[in-house]
Amino acid sequence: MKRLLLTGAAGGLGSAMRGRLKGLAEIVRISDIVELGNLAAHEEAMLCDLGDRASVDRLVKDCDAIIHLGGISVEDKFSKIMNANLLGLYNLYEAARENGMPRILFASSNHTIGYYRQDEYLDQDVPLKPDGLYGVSKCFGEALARMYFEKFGQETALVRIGSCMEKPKNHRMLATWMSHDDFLAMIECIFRVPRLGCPVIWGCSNNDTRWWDNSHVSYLGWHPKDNAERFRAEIDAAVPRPKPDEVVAIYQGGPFVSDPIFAED
Ligand code: NAI
Ligand code: 15L
Repeated sequence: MKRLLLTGAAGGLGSAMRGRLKGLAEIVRISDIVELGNLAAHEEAMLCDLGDRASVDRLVKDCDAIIHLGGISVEDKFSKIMNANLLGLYNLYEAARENGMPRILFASSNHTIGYYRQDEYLDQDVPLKPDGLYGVSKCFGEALARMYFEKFGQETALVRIGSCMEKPKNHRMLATWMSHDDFLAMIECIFRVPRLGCPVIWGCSNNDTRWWDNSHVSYLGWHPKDNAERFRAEIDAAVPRPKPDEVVAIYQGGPFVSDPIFAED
């Protein structure tokens, strides 16, 4: 493809993936609300607040595909979530509709289903059980994307990311971890498959203790290769194992389940 847009490019995941997207497009347009640092030869940068419709229109123009990582990524005040994750999503989908409907990868989250227990194995059809306002905003994003698919044919991969980072940090992440290599392989499959549709894709590696069933998306040809199990000894040594009655050991959403509703200023 000619131009791939990466939002949230200054964030944890965006910074990790940014340099790895070179082979996917001639130009990678990176964007965030904060400065993006030095650019590689194949990159162009655009600062943008996702809550600003005119900016998002300019951002999406001329893009053939979008990896949408931008937004509030943890529990926060509703006003912040509303601007970036609700208004921002609406702005993105309206801009996409006006600019040829480029295929979108939407970074949804396991916090859409955080109130399921860790002894439950989920498929893509389970009712949503968000564990906070952040999780609710990802449910909104998934519903919005689904509506644009049904009404206009806009294709989106609804990637319910578990914990995508260099390595798992605690016992829960032995189930939820997705390696950067596996995420990159997923991205390649999403943008190469001839017909994507609007599937939920569980974003975790081939972990022995994973909780999620991706058999419905075998047509993508995505075969995650990493397994968090290789970090178990390291985690056992570094992190106290939670007691069975602790929230982090009961619910799939882990610590997010205990977050309060944060008050506005
Ligand atoms: P992050 O918080 O490090 O990065 C998000 C980026 O979005 C930040 O650079 C921030 O400046 C930008 N942003 C925030 N508000 C904005 C606005 N109004 N306009 C434009 N940009 C704005 O989060 P991370 O970890 O990199 O995650 C990326 C995406 O993946 C997020 O959407 C997050 O919800 C999702 N996700 C990530 C997981 C992970 O394990 N890293 C797990 C599940 C979902
Ligand atoms: C998320 O949705 C967050 O964005 C990320 O920071 C991680 O905490 C992840 O979920 C997780 O559940 O581990």
